[in-house]
This record gives sequence, structure tokens and C-alpha cells, in this order.
Amino acid sequence: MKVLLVFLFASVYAKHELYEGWKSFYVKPSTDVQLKSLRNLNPELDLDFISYPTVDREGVVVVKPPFQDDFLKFMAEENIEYWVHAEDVKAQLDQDDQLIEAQRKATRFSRSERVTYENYQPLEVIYEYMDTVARKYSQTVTLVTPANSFEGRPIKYLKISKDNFKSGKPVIFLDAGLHAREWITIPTVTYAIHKLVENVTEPDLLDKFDWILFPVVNPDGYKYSYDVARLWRKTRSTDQHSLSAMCPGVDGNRNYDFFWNTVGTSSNPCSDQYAGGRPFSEVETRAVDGILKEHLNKLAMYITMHSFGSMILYSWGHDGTLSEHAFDLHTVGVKMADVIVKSSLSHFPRYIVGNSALVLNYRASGGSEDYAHSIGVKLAYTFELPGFGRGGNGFILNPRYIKQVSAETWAGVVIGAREAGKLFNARSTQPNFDNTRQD
Ligand code: 0X9
Ligand code: ZN
Repeated sequence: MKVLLVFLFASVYAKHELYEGWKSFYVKPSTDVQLKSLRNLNPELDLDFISYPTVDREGVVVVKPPFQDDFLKFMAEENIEYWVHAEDVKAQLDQDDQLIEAQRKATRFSRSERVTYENYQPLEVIYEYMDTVARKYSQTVTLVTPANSFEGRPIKYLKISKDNFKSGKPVIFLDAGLHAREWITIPTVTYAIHKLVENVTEPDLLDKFDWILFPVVNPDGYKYSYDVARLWRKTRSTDQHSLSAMCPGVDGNRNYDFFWNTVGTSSNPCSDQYAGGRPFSEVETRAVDGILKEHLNKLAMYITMHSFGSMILYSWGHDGTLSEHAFDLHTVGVKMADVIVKSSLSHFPRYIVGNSALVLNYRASGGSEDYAHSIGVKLAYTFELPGFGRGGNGFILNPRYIKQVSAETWAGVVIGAREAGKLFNARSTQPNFDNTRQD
């Protein structure tokens, strides 16, 4: 028994060896020029932005050992403000684990629900929760498994509807967990499930809408991040590329068929922004595409959850131009942000709403909200959920804020859905309404 305990302890704390010697920094550019030069440094020094800085708002960047001297030299030369986030990334990840473990112990016996919002849940628990909800509320909830992931896990989402999507109500689609390490995104979607069927306080949402809730788009990646490499971002697939076996995985948010692999992407499988061998090379992104296409004529709003940044972002992300629906995108986005900020904590960063390329100051093609928008989903958003700052010093949002972020994000979704419903109904009464792609 003692040996087993020692082994378990060792395996938990040996887990982050990969990150030995890595460091992370808060970076806070104060001008557009500084921000741009920092962004341009990325490919050269293989920087990993865990959260993106904007002008006068700090982000967090992870720097690998061989590039640390050059990075610090650059920061000094460019006079960009920075300070240490984690002197030792491995030690910080170990501490994050301890935080999660302590929280798990403290809450183990305090709740009867399977999924609580006091901690990050393993994939198995999330899947079991989805199964249970589908069984228990079989009148309204349908579990769909459109395919298996690259590593053979079921890809699962829930359809929630009072009449099994028969009367053709407008559809709201939320997804999360495309980027494996963005753990906080997942509970925001399971919380939406909870609020639609288990703890209903806004009954109009199911009277007036049908819902698709897809909490873990990239189950292989999430499992890998949870069990092996915390900062994993991509899927876990391999392809024909000669480097692929050594460097598996595709950045799901560069893999959609929208100006695929043209900007802010890489053709190198070892990059975290690898776009894949072709558009929709990933079964996981194809699953999202299948949903978008199946419900296209009824899709009133699509939100894909990412982290971190406290931002609501919209098209076009590949070039920073505005779409013809920019006014509605911005207006509904601001209404959502407004209610989120009002439901939030005073020390959380305030939300920023805008075109993704302009807000983030980088262009990236092949993103899911751009793709959805390009095929006709008028209201398509990326949420970058809150994290860091005083929310915690680690790589996870402190688990004590999971409930808060889930609840405030839900408050935003509620308002967004109602606004989307109004726009959708007004639009579908117009004779020439067409919800399909116009190139
Ligand atoms: O770069 C991304 O994929 C997203 N940020 S994240 O930190 N979660 O990786 C932002 C995507 C913005 N949208 C598009 N570029 N289309
Ligand atoms: Zn992301």
C-alpha cells in the first residue's frame, strides 16, 4: 500500500517534467508598435501566448529554455513592460495540481451532483453527466455521437428541445474544449445544460429555442492535457506529413474551411498553430461542421468558448474587416458583455467586444466562428473567458472561480439568445431570406 501511495504521488508530481526550465511572463505592451513587434517575435522564438496581450492589458506568454535570453533581450530593447508569471512553469503546474487536489478533497462529500462547478472534471465524468442527463430528461434531451475522435473516443453532444427540433424553432449552438488546455470553457457549456433542464430559471429559453450543447469538441486533446501535458492545445491526430508522427495534433481553430492556412497558421505539424493537411482534416472539426450544416437555416447564434482574455470576438478574424452583419454582431455582443460584466466580480477584467483580428491584434484564418459566419450564421462569436490577473497565478483559472465564470457566462448567453431570437424572427419573415453562403 505504502509503495502504491509513493508511486501515485511520484506519478502525479512527475507529470510536468516536460516543462522543466520553462518560464512564463506577463507582457504588457503600451503601444500598437510594441504589440505588433511582440506578435512578430512569435515564430522566431516559438512563444506560446496562453492569453494575448492588448495595448495596456497584460497577456501571458510561455518561453522555452533555448529562447529565454533572446526574449529578455528583446523585451529590454523594445522597452516593453513585463514581469514574471511563473519562474518555473513545472513548479507552477505542480502547484495548480495541488490546488485542484485540495479543492477536490474539500468538496468531495459536499455535493450529490456528479458534475459540480467547484473543480475541473475529467472527461469521463463530463461524459457520464451527459449520459445521465440524456437518460433522466429523455423527453427533452437527446445524446448524439456523430463520430469517434482520432484516438477512438466518442465525440458527444446534446440536443435539447421540447419537441425534438420538430417545430423548427431558432437554434442556439454552444461549443467548448476545441483547444485542449482551455479547461474553463467546458463547465460553461455543462452549466448551460444544467440551466436548461435541471435548474430552470429562464423557461422561455426552451419554449422559444432549440439548443445544441457540445462541451468537449476535442476529447483526445482534453484528456491529454488533463493527464499528460497540461499546456496541450491541439488535437492528437497524425497525418502523412513527415514530422507528424513526432509532432501530433492540429490546431482545431485553424482547421475550418475559411481562408484555410493563409494567415496566422503554420504548415509545420510541430507548431501549435498547425492548420492540418487540409481543411477539416480533423474528425472533431468535421463534427462541428456537421451540426452547423444540419441546422444552418435555423441557427440563430453560435458561440465557441475559448480562454483566456475576457473578450467577445467576431468576424472577420483573417483580415480584420467587418462583415455586413457587424452592427448586429457588435450590438448583441455588447449586450452580452454588459450583462456578464454586471454579474461578474469587481476584480475580474472587464470584457472587450470587437472584431477578433483588431482586438487581439493578430490575424488568423480557419477559425470556427469565421467559418460559421461565412456559411450563413449571422451571430457567430468566440468568447475568450476570464482568467489570470487576480483570478490566479497559475495556468488554470483558480477552481474557486469556475462557478462564477459559468454563471456569468450563462447570464450573457441568456441575453444573447433572446436578442438572437428577435433578430432571427424579424429576418425570417422577410421574403428573400437566405441563410446560405454567399461568396
Ligand atoms: O487564436 C485562437 O484560435 C483564439 N484564441 S485562443 O487563445 N483561444 O487560442 C482566437 C480566435 C479568434 N478568431 C479567429 N481568428 N477567427
Ligand atoms: Zn482557444
